[in-house]
Amino acid sequence: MADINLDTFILKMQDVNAVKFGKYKLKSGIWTPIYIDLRVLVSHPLLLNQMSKFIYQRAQDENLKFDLLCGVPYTALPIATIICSTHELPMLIRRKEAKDYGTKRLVEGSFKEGDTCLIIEDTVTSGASILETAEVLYKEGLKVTDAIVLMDREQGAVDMLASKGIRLHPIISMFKLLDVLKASERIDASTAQSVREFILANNTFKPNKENGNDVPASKKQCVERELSYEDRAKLPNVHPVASKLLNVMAAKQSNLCLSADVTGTEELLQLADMLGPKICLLKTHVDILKDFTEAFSEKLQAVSEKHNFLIFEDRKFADIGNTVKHQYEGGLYRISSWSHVVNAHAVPGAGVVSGLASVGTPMGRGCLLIAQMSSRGSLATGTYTEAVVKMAEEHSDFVMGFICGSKVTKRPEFIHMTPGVQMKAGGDMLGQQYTTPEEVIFEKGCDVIIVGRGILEASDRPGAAEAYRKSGWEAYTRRMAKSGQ
Ligand code: S5P
Repeated sequence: MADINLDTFILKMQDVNAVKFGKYKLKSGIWTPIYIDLRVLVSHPLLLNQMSKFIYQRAQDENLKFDLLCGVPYTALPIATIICSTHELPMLIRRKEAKDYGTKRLVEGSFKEGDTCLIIEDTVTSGASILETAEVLYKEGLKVTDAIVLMDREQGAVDMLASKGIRLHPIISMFKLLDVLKASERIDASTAQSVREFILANNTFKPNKENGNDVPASKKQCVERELSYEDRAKLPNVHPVASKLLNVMAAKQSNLCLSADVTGTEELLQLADMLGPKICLLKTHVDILKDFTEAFSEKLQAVSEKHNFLIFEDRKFADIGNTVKHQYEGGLYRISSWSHVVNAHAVPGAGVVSGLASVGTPMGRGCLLIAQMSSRGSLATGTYTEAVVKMAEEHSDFVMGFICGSKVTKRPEFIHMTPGVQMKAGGDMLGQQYTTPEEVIFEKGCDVIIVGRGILEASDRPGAAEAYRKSGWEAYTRRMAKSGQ
């Protein structure tokens, strides 16, 4: 069969009774006005092939990197087989029960610890089956960062899996399916509407359930359960530097980054030593130092180890890949040799990240992309910010988070860092705009407050740093309490 597009595929799903409207009882006991059963596709080889093509194409479009592929038993097994056979990819089979003889393996196939396995599935409601398969794979030492599903009933699986560190990529959403069937007059407007209402009222992601608080989780009522800093540090797809930073934040009860914008190395080292116990990160602008030397960078690293904070050179790289590679690695400052974290503008396109990553990744460094800026009239807004998030997601092996004023992605492995923070909102004469730690951490949901003059211009710098640390940490603990932790 020649390839068909998604809309035609949806119509054919209905032709073979893979989609039915009426009154059906789900496993959970709930009555549903729509029933989706893709098991029937095994008897329709052309559709089975087409479904496999959609799934493989999606893996390519998302640029997913994986060593092995595993279908959730049983419906996705033949699909995984077709994809792996066609593209000569290694596959794993997850057993539902261990054999009671022989090897008793739960996962069949050859793999090594640390391999990444892509999970594929036919239909999801809550995402529980994907999670169950992922957990079996984790026990074998495999990594699971992504899953692809043909049909998402849009009842909470994406959010639930994201909260567990797995990105779910749905190919057909429930609302898309309804739109296509309605446009082709296969269903009438009232049927489409009743299914929509059912889906919206039956979101299965109940973030608070584990705490015994069984709130009905409709989409509107659904409060997202947030992971703590230490839980995020353990996510399988978290960048190693982000993981380190999250652990430091939890251990020191500090989400404070000191923006050490002073112009002499001696003052900077004194500051780092004095305020080191209060901060998780120290941010430098190495090019405002009048007396930078390599000896200074070595001393700064020693202080960072002494007080357990990371160093972030706020270089804001913004050139073509080849140039930023040299700027990061070489020159007078040799930034990559001492700074755990750097940042970059996304303006040049993904080459800026690739250029930096070619230097930083082998050294175990991480990068923040500038998704938004605190200054008045910043152009980094709207679709630009969205494109930055996409770039970060596509380069998550080096990008660990964002400079931003609000939470730009729900993915818990990324860290959101916010500059332009003072105890009182306001600004300076050159366009800087300030918000408070409370607003940044509690209301906007960011992770790290970056504070410069709020501390540097205080007569009691340690006192001011402690006040910012406390304020940022209290805002975080209140946010966690609100989300049911
Ligand atoms: O959007 C931004 C991004 C950054 S990194 N706005 C900013 O202010 N920054 C930096 O954060 C800026 O370069 C400065 O080093 C710090 C803010 O300093 P403050 O004195 O205004 O707190």
